[in-house]
Amino acid sequence: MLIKLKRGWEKPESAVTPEHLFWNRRRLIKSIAAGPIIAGAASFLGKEAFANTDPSATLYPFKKNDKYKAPRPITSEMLAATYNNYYEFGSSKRIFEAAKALPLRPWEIKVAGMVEKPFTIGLDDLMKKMPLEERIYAHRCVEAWSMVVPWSGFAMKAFLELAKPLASAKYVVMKTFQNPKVAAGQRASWFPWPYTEGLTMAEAANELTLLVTGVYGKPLPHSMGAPLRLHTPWKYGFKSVKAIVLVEFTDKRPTSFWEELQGNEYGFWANVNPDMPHPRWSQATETVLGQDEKVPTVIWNGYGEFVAHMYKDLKGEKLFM
Ligand SMILES: Nc1nc2c(c(=O)[nH]1)N[C@H]1C(S)=C(S)[C@@H](COP(=O)(O)O)O[C@H]1N2
Ligand SMILES: [Mo]
Repeated sequence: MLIKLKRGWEKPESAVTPEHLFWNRRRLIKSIAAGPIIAGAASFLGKEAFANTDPSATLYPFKKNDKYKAPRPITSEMLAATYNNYYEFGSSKRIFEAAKALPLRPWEIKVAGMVEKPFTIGLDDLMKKMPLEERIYAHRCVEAWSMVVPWSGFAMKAFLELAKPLASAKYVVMKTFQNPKVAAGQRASWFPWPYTEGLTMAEAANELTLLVTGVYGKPLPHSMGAPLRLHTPWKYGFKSVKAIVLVEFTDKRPTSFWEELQGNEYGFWANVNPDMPHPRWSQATETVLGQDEKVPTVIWNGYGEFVAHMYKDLKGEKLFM
């Protein structure tokens, strides 16, 4: 994320922006040819980023669900897994080596707050109960880069049936693990850890809302939020919280991680809209990872037929930031 320069510790925007372009194919090839490619990327090419002993690996690939379409071809797996936003492991895009320090098992998810009966469930037990499927979705980061990924997981709607929220619950809050021993970024106390995101109950129950366990027909790599992350393709990427350990139901709108840091730039709704610029840059176009030309950004990231109805009667809300 691009954070406004307001304190000494923050990077100037100029130090961050060029990374959008780093992984475009031509530059990547150039940097490989030039030699000083990051050691980690080389090891990734050796498949190390995906080498894992994940007990769920045998469940893959999941059954394909072709109902949802993406506007462009699938992004290369290497780009998607090595160009990331994951502040727990650093503020650069190249955290995939550092992120491997996170232990992925045992992994428990606590279901709390306004539910019939709070419980904790291990991820592998949860996966046995859920309708596992693969969907191709576009992902649009608020920083104006995008990718298309085959995501594996289960509809959040199915998870809600298991969690049994009370009728009085209005929001679902999801939080990332907190473990500064392995996640160096979490030693920076000026960030409001743990990473927190939230959806309205209608958004959580929307057919598009996916809890993700894998990508490219395999368990998630650490860098992409293993072992469980969210994906809401009509919203800016920061809504798609990674490495979830807590799902809490509440009647109060949560303040998300980026909203807490900089509420004038990153809000609760964060729906994609090319006509609503970010305070510091345009959202009209996006850089597609692995592609040189920018493409126009589309309202709701192209998923309006599934989601626009949820917002019709909401007045006075900043739906697009
Ligand atoms: N816990 C956590 N979740 C996170 C983030 C983060 O820094 N920490 N970054 C978000 C942002 S800004 C984006 S664009 C996506 C990036 O997902 P990707 O790395 O799989 O592309 O993750 C989102 N989820
Ligand atoms: Mo993002």
